[in-house]
Amino acid sequence: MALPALFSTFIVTAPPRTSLSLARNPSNTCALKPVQCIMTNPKTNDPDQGTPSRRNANYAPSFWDYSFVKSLSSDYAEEKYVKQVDELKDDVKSLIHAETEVLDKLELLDSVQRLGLKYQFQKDIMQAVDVIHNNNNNSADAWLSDDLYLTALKFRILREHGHTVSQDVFQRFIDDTAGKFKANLCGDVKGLLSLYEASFFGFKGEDIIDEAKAFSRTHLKNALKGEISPDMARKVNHALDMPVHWKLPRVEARWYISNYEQDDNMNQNLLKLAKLDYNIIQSVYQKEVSKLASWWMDMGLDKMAFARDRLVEHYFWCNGMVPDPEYSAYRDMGTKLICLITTIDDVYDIYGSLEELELFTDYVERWDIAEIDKLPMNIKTVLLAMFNTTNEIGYWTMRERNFNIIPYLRKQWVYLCKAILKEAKWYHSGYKPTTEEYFENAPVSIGAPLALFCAYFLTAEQITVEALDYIDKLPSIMWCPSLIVRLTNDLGTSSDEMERGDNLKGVQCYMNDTGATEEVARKYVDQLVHETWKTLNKDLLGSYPFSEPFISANANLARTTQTFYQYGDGHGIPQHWTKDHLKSLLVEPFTLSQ
Ligand code: 0FV
Ligand code: MN
Ligand code: MN
Ligand code: MN
Ligand code: MN
Repeated sequence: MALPALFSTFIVTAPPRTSLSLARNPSNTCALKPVQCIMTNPKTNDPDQGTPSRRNANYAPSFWDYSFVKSLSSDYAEEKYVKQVDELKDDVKSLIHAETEVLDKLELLDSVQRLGLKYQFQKDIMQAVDVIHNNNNNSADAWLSDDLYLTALKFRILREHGHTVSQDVFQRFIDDTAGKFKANLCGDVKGLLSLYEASFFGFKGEDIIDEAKAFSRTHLKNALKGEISPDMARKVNHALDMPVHWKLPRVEARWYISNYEQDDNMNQNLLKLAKLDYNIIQSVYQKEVSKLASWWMDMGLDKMAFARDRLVEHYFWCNGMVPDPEYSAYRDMGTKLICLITTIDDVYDIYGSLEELELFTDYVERWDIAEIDKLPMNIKTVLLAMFNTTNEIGYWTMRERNFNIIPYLRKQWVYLCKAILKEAKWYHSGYKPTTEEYFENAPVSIGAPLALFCAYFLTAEQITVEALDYIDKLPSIMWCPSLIVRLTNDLGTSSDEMERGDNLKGVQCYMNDTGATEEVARKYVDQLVHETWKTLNKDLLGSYPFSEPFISANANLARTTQTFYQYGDGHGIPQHWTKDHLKSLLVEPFTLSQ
């Protein structure tokens, strides 16, 4: 689908963003008008009911029983399992470095990664991929294979690891007269699947890759209607549901381990290692989420009837962004901040009057709680929770990293509050933003830059002012995933938001601007997700004043949000599929034969 000029320009020119227009506009004093009262919850003893009438989104209670979450524990926390892992690792290392056919090597690397073991073999995988790349460069017929499966797999693995591979490697599969992929490929399901997965590594302007995505998707769908083995059908469905490049590594590991077990070519030791490692990581996650459940109960914000009580889901955001076991600190403190982001979002979108929101924003900006008694009880409680948590995280960072992050963290809160205040002002004045105006602000109002900022300073070995200044400009590598969070959130949540009468979201702005139907507008927003990933794919190869795991956290944020909102509001509605991901991640270990 061709993008209208407005948006192709927007996507290309938005980053790097040096001047986010988040400055406070003192002349903008919208008249205070009572908000629509959808329904108040009669069961709640809300100290702030009365004037003005308050809205309540009537979010469902948490799926999770926090006593249960607190009690999570596993045998796999024992030291003896780590020793077993170390032994098995030696074995897999020799496999990775063994001399084999390039296809066997590529399949092995793909399996190791999808089994969730990439972090265990980072260096070895890189070396093995370098060998493939160098052999390729030294061989004239490196890309002359007629095997689509091999070519696409090699393309994908090389690009994933930052090697330059031209889209032209697919030229030989294209029919010169028709300019389309050759008709005889339609029946090569294995090749199509490999092409489909590769096509998500495209960059902007790569017409062959765009064509590869459309062609492979169409013919994979057709293949499902024809004669196809149950095993292949399972793999095709899995890929069409979401390509591997967009999948969260831990979620993919769960599926891939079960699948690999049934594979004729599977390696026993590799399988055992994957299961063991999965279970050990799960025991780490259990400790983290258990501690967080205690924190959340102590905070008491779950008692705020107007706000979402989603501790475990918020943990999943951080877990998705930085899954490697050593980064507990981010998952701990990042989750706390996301709990506050969501609660504050509910204050601005649902609970507070415009006057209260302006006061709230002003106190955040001045970082001064002296006058908070002007706010009603629930709102000042949220403000103080945010203030205290920020200071606690600041204290930890000062003690553990010798750095005072509080001024930077404050600034991020101001960006967020101003962005949601802007939406609240539009809402209260009945103003309908243009699509461009909306998307200029909306990737910030969703809280993504703040979550990413934390992923930097809570994982960096050494926090540098250079990196912080760079991050403050919201460079493209951060802007793209933030936009993807917004786009997917709007696709997943705007139906409910419109029903309860929230401010307009991307889908509705686009409908207003163009007169499109909701269906067309949704397709447009979905297409923007694909386009934004192309820019992100390029950005991931850049050099930056920061390193891993923050670089991957950006791509992982896009993956997390796609996992949450794939079929609707998997964040706000606790009964959805998110609980199944969380059960796999946190509760259910793999069974291991001893
Ligand atoms: C979105 O909810 C949501 F869950 C937020 C803001 C917290 C998690 C976000 C990140 C970790 C980035 P909702 O649909 O109410 O958000 P909007 O912005 O549409 O009000
Ligand atoms: Mn909201
Ligand atoms: Mn909001
Ligand atoms: Mn939303
Ligand atoms: Mn799509």
